[in-house]
Amino acid sequence: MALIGDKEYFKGIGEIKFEGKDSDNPFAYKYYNPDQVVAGKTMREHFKFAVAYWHTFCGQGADPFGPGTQNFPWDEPSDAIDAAKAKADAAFEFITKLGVDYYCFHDFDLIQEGATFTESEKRISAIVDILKGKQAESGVKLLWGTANCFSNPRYMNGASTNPDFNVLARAGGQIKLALDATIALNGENYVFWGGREGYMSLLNTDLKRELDHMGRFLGMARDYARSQGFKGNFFIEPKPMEPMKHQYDFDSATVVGFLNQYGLQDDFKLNLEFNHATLASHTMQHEMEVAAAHGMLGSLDANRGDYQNGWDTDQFPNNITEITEAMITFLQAGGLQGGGVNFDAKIRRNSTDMDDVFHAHIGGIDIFARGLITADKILTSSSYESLRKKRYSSFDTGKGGDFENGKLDFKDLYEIAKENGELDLQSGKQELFENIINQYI
Ligand code: XLS
Ligand code: NI
Ligand code: NI
Repeated sequence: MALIGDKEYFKGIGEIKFEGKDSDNPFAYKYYNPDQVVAGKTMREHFKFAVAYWHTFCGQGADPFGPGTQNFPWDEPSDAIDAAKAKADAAFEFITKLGVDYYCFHDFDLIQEGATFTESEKRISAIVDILKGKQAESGVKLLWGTANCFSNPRYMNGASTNPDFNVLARAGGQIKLALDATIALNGENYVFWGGREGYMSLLNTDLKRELDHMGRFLGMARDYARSQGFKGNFFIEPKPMEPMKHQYDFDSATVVGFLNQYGLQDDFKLNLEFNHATLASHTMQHEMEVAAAHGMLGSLDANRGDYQNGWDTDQFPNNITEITEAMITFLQAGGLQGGGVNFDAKIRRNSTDMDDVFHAHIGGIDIFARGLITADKILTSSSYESLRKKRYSSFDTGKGGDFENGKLDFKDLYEIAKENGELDLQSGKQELFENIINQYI
């Protein structure tokens, strides 16, 4: 195992390889075989798995009731640039051992924010130089970059939706630097998650004005990035709540409407997250179907929520039914538009061994592989698609066909209704559909 940095952080763990489902080796893939072709593409190409810098190399397990429990050796250096370099060494060691091709970051995951804007700008440019070298050495690529415009207290009332123009301008300055960093690192996409873009109370909020500001701001960011040669996609990541009581990017349907309203629909797509779907009282498959219906299924943040509470717990995915259903939509949509599958997930606070983060990612990667293989079998070998198609067969020919082709007017419907009289009931056959999913899992 060739090491990318000077020091080995994840000792005793080598490259994770595919060994198949009968292997008892916890450090091997049981289903993810990167070069195996499923539905015309290798699994590697389908998924473009990415490791999230913030959870895996920054989050130490702190929660509202106590501090972090995971002490990372790469946090030891006191100088910001030395610490960022050590973290990058650990990150690239982890990503290459895991055998995935991509990573994702927020600006200040990479390096601690400086005391001033100018100092932060210097720090970002220093870490970008380091990461350029790491990417070149390892072949690991940047799936997307983003800016953290939600943690710093200055953003407590929002970033682009802040009622104070100077905060909006500060967010613009910060996002310009994050876009520059993403472009310099050949990032394939850029994400906007509006962590504080919403309200805590409508009483002190001019909702219409805030939405107009956000629409204009995103258009300006796009125009800037395009002027710098950025060819990738912009993604909005919907989430209904947490931290705000209400977030403007509530769910897929809301964001699609917003993008169309503000003329952003040609450059922006959606980055959908499982746990955010749960918080919006949707399934992930629903969120993906809505995005796909508008040609906006961009990228996925893989994780899972807790079905017994209402928090963004960001657990690693392990629900095979949920993933299989999502993969059916994934395959039917022809995959993702420019994005990949990013593990926006964290190990539990009481998972404190250095190898726990390997088990977490191995499990997450394997459940996607298994879900994809299962979904492909459902679509190619079962009666699933023909049953679903049959429900709509009355639109294939005759008057139904005329309706779809715009050949009927409303009075024609009246004539047809009168002629038909009472109708036979057509069963939805939901239980049969559910059984097919279960049979193939
Ligand atoms: C938080 C979001 C965040 C985005 C990136 O809930 O999921 O992690 O993915 O800012
Ligand atoms: Ni996310
Ligand atoms: Ni989230």
